[in-house]
Amino acid sequence: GSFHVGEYGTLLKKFCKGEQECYLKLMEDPMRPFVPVYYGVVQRDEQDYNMMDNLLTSFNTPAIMDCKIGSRTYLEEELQLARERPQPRKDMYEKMVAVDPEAPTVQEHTQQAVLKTRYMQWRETLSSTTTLGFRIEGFKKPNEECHTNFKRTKSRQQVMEALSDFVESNTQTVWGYLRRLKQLRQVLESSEFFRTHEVVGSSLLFVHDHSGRTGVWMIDFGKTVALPPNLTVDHRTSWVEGNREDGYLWGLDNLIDILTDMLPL
Ligand code: 4IP
Ligand code: MN
Repeated sequence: GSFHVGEYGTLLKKFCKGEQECYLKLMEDPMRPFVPVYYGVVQRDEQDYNMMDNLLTSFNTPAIMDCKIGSRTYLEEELQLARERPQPRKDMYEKMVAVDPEAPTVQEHTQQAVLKTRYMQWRETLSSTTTLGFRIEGFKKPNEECHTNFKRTKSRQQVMEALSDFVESNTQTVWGYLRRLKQLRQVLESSEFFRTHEVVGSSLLFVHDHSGRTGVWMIDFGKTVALPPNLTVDHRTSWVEGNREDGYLWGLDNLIDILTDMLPL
């Protein structure tokens, strides 16, 4: 895989230059408490890694969930590249057919391949990404296998049921997550980093355990890119190609709404 558990409660993630640049800036931004602490680059067996905090170490047999936030999961530059040098992908065609044999077009069936942007858009509309601005990628509860069959979890009701399963209907846990997500929203609305970056394919990592402890952190900045100097985004405005909007805060608003509706009246 692309991760190794490091020493002293750290995590080593396969080196990515863009992600390193983000972490360096994030360490100096108000967002810092909401991302893993970054320690720099280390090498193991010829491979470079970004070293960061392992967010799970302070929990006792935790439950873990990954939600991908935003209404778009590919970069504008990937769309540009797909037009200039289209690279049909067999692997993505196969992943598509495995979920829905009817999904590819006649041409895609003939080529047995699809463009990455096309695959990503299909995943967005199949799941809740397009309609809610986030989707559940997977979760793991203690003593259970990983649940990753959320590709078709789309409606508000389906999402709420999955979230209830994850928190095992524990109201305290929902309160803990809500408090943290509202703090995050407030920080994001004031962050210079956030205003000046297109944040795509990034996830919120949810962690809780039986002690009642909860935590949420932003992770995966491999597709978070700086905007040109005179451009900013609000992360709520609908995406039109060129405006670089990613729907991150719109998705966070919806996630907060749904969690709030899970609390008893
Ligand atoms: C995956 O599709 C995810 O979207 C990956 O995003 C993405 O990696 C993969 O693109 C794509 O195949 P499935 O989840 O449907 O399998 P993430 O890394 O957030 O999980 P990128 O490179 O876009 O981050 P490829 O091109 O790596 O295959
Ligand atoms: Mn990625």
